[in-house]
This record gives sequence, structure tokens and C-alpha cells, in this order.
Amino acid sequence: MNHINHEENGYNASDIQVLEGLEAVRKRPGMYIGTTGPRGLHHLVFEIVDNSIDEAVAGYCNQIDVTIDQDNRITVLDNGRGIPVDIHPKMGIPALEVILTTLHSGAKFGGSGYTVSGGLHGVGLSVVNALSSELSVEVARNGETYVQVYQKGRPVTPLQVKGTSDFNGTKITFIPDPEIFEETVFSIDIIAQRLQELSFLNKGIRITLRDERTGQEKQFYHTGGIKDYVAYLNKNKEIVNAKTIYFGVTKDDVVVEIAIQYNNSYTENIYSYANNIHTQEGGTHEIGFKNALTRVINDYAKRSNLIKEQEGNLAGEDIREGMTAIVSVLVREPQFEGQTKTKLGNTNVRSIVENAVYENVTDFLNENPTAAKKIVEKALASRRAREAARKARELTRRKSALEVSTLPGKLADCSEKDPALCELYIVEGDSAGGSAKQGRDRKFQAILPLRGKILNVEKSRLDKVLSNEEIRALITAIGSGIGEDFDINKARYHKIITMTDADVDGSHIRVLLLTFFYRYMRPLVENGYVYIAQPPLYRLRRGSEDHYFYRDQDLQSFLAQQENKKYRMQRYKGLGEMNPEQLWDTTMNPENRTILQVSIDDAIRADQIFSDLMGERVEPRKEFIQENARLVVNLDV
Ligand code: 28F
Repeated sequence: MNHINHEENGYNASDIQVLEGLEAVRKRPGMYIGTTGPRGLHHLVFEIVDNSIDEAVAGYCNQIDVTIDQDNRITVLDNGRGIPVDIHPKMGIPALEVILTTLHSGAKFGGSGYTVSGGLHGVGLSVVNALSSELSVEVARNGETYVQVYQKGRPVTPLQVKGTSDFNGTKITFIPDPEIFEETVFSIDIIAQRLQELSFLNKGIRITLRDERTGQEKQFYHTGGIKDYVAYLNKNKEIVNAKTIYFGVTKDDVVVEIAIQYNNSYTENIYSYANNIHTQEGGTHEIGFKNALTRVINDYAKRSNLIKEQEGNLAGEDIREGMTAIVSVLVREPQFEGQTKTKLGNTNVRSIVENAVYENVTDFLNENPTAAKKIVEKALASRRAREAARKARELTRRKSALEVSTLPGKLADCSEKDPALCELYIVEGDSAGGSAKQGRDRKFQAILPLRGKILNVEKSRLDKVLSNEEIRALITAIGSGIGEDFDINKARYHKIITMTDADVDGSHIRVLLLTFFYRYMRPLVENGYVYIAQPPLYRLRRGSEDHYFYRDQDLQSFLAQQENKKYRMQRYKGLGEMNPEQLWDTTMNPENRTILQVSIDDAIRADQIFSDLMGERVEPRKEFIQENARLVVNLDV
């Protein structure tokens, strides 16, 4: 074995500094990966993959393989240049070791190419290393392969030459440290979703995902990039412009890539990205995009006499109705702002995107007059509908002004008046609603039973949504209004908890409610007011002793330890099977219950699932429900 020089024992000065860095990560993992729950766990995988993506964006890698091993180890392999292994001049240890043991060491180097990785907090390989009970890295470079193993961020072997190789690349295998993470089971769905997104955003990279636990394998490879992404998002919709508006522009170091395709629904779907990060809060690229689009469509519509000068301009929201768009930019030094650091702040990006959109969409409209006309007509229809909706809304507003205190009859309100302390349970069905009303703590818990499936919001414009009785009860109970009139300060509850059966119908109702909140009361989700109740799936009873289980795996591991004892098992199919006291004990009592806070990510996912379930084209629906039944039930947080 060809050892690369290391001090025999003890640490030199740079080692000590290094260890302090990684100790900080282990002491406060939340600072670096957000949480130590499932989200943070999966963040580790994305952090590693981001490094391979960086290498691909720099032009040196086109294949990334991700494997979830039997024992929940993760392996990521790329065919890039391989992490450099030469001795770092200042630190006196291999560059690879510096990268794996120093915070932010990978942030900038070389100068050519973009460092687009920028996970939640811009952390890198060293953070994953620090939070792994074991991590091994294998580099193929210079015709040789090198290996080094770490535990909890500390090298336990020197960097060693293992053999020869006629290709280059990097392979990292890690085991998330069970001392750090509450749970170390990876979800193939969560990983697959991000890999798919990355493969759309970075065309031509082949990404594979293999799950050795089940033998499942997925491939992501999109030569059309974000053009394929909009096609995917529109897959169950009726399309307005068959040819997608698509262009890529580079100006002053900013790379802009945009794809737009209209469908005949009423929903605006813009996904913006900066350096492959979903900018949920938007930012300068999204503002530039919207401004230019409004201008360019109005200018075209007037120029081709589709609207008359005296009619006034089409509003941006009319132009965006039924539009699916991906706006992706690469920026050399991205500034992320906002509550969740997902709002792009770089000011120069705005006008770069504006100019790119104006010029390229003008060209598209001129070259595709049939599509252009359909797009303008769609916006005109939206304007008419919006005016009708405004009138309907004024009616409802006047009506509710007359009936000031008429909360819906079926709402069992709480006595507490401070919204910060109040909870609203939205319960599926009258019978579960009855149990919840009896079981609750009426001081701070309100119950609103909803009957059946409330409404197919996908096919309805705002005016129709408002006329639905179940939706109106919900809006009045919450008290904050809806859409443009929404006012979070008027929300009567700061916890709005959906409580549905643990079956497919229940998950549909939940998806529908989350979609409604996402589309019409988004700040509720953004402020973390929306939750999902977690009723138990099983009860084991032995004499007067009851055990409740909320997940299959918990039941399995409990049963595995109970060979000699006999229990009677009840599987709960619906909330209605629990009496009021059981419902309180297991699901509603703040001292025992678990409630999942819905993030904007979850809501977006629900919105997508909903579109797929309720979209115009019905055939894929059945297949979809079967494929996603589990996913819909376990809307993972
Ligand atoms: C499975 C995870 O981490 N892939 C990576 C590279 C390639 C280079 C690099 C990475 C050097 C000085 C930091 C190679 N040759 N996959 C990965 N592939 N990092 S990480 O360089 C890191 C910098 O400071 C690389 C020439 N330049 C860069």
C-alpha cells in the first residue's frame, strides 16, 4: 500500500482546527442541515449529489448513480474528474481530506464553471462527513484509485492508493449517524423527486437511482431539459401551445433558461430556480420574468389587433392563467434572501431576465401566430371570468357583512379568543366529527366536520369555488378571507389541523384541502399554520393495557419483541372506529399527539398530486391512484 505521508500520532495544528469545525456541526446539526428529522436526513444525499452536479455543470461529468443500500447506506458515484488528491500547500494534507474535514472548503475554487451547489445552508461534503457514523470516499484520478475512510468526520485511515483505473470519478458511501438522526430510513420517493428535478434542470445528465432494499430502479435522463419538465407538469392537461416556448441566454455571467407552455386549466404554475435551488419565495428572476411576459403579450395583442387600445391592458394574472413555466438561472454569487432563504436577491438578474423574455417571446409569437392567438384569447377569457368573480366576491362580502357573526352551523367553536392558542380540526365525516366534538378540549379546540369530497377545485374558477357550501363554511370558520382579500391577521386559529381517515378517500380529502390552502390561502401554509393529524393505525390490547401504533414499522418491531404475550389487535380503518376518549388520547391531546406541520413543499406536492388526480384527462387517473396511494397517504414531512 502506498501511504500518503501523515503524522504518526496526535494531531497537528491544522487537524485540531479541522476537528473543531466538524465538532460544531455535530453539536448543532440543525444550523447546517435544517433539521435532524427526515428532511435533514435526505438533505445529506442531496448535498453529496450537488457536488456531482457541480462537476457536471462545469462540463466534466454526465453520469450520476445513487444507491440506497440494504442497510440504509447511501452510495453516490459520478464520472467527473475525481476530487483532487494532491497535498494542499497550506494544510499539508491531501486536498480531498481538506474538502472532507473543513467547513465550506468546497465553496469556491478554480474560477471556471459555476459552483451551483448551495443546499439549504450552502454546506458541503464536510457536513455530511461530520454527521455520518462512517463515510468512505473513493477517487479515480491520474490513472489510480484512492480510498479513505472516516468516522464521524475524522479520518480513520490515511488516503491510500488502492489500484489503477482508466476512468475518472468520485464515489462516496456514507451511513447517517444514528446518534444524530431521529430516524435513518431513506425514502426512495423523496430522493427520486429531487433527482428527477435535477435531471430536468441539467439536461443530458444520466441519473440512476437504485434501491437495494426492494430491487427498484429508476432512471432520469432528459435531453430536452426544462422543456421536458413543463411537458411532465402538463402531462394530464389539455395543451394550448403544442410547441413549448423555450430559450436559453447567457449575459454578463448570468445563464437564463426558460420554458413556457399553456394548458387550459385556470392555475398558474411557475417554478423558478437559482443554481438548481427551487426559489419558493421567487425573487429578481421571477419578477423580471413576470414583468416582461405581461409587456410582451400586451404589445403583441395590440399590434395584431387582438385587443383594442381603449380596452386597457391585460393584467399579469390573466396572462398567467393556465401557464406552466420553468425559470432557471445560474448566478455566480447568488444572494438568497427571505424567511426560508429561497428568494433570489441579485438585482442585475432582473433586467437580464426581462430583456431575454421580451426578445425571445416576441420572436416566438411572431413565428407562431396560431399559438399566439390562442394564448391571447385565453388571457381575455380569464379577464372576463375575473371580473365576474370580483362581482361574485363583492356579493359574498356584502352578504357576510350583513351576517357578521354567523359562523357556520356545523362548526363547534372553542371558547378561547386568542387565535395563537386556538386550533381548528377539520374532520372528515359527521360521525368522526361527532366523536371529535365530544372528545376535544372545548376551551381551545374547534371542530369543523366536512361532508364527503368538498369540490373539484381544479376545474373551477374562483367564483365557483366560493359558491361551494363546504368551502364557504371553511372560509368563514377560518375568518381570514381568500385569494387577493386574504389577511393572515384575521385568521381565527393558528393551528388548522386536517384529520382524515387513513385510507385512500381520506388522503384524497387531505390532498384536496392542502391544494385549496396552497392555491387560495397560501400564507396559512407559509406561516406554518397548517397541520396534519396523525391518528393511530393499530391498537394492541392485553387486559386493560393498550398500545397504539402510528406506523406499520413500529407495530412490526413491537411485535418482534413480544413473542410470548398475546394481544388483540385492532386495525383502524377510520376515525369513526374510535370513541371520543380514544380520539382525544391518541390524536388530539397535545400532550400525547403528533401533528405534522405542512411545509410549502408538501403543499406544492399535494397540488401536483391533485392536478394529476383531477386533471382534464381521466385515463391516467386510476393508474396514478394505484401508484401513489402510499405516497398520498404518507405525505412525508
Ligand atoms: C459522489 C460525490 O463529490 N464529485 C466531485 C469533484 C471534482 C473536483 C473537485 C469535486 C479542488 C480544490 C476544491 C477535479 N479536478 N461526488 C463528488 N468531483 N471537487 S467533488 O474539486 C474540489 C476543489 O478546492 C475537481 C479539477 N478541479 C476540480
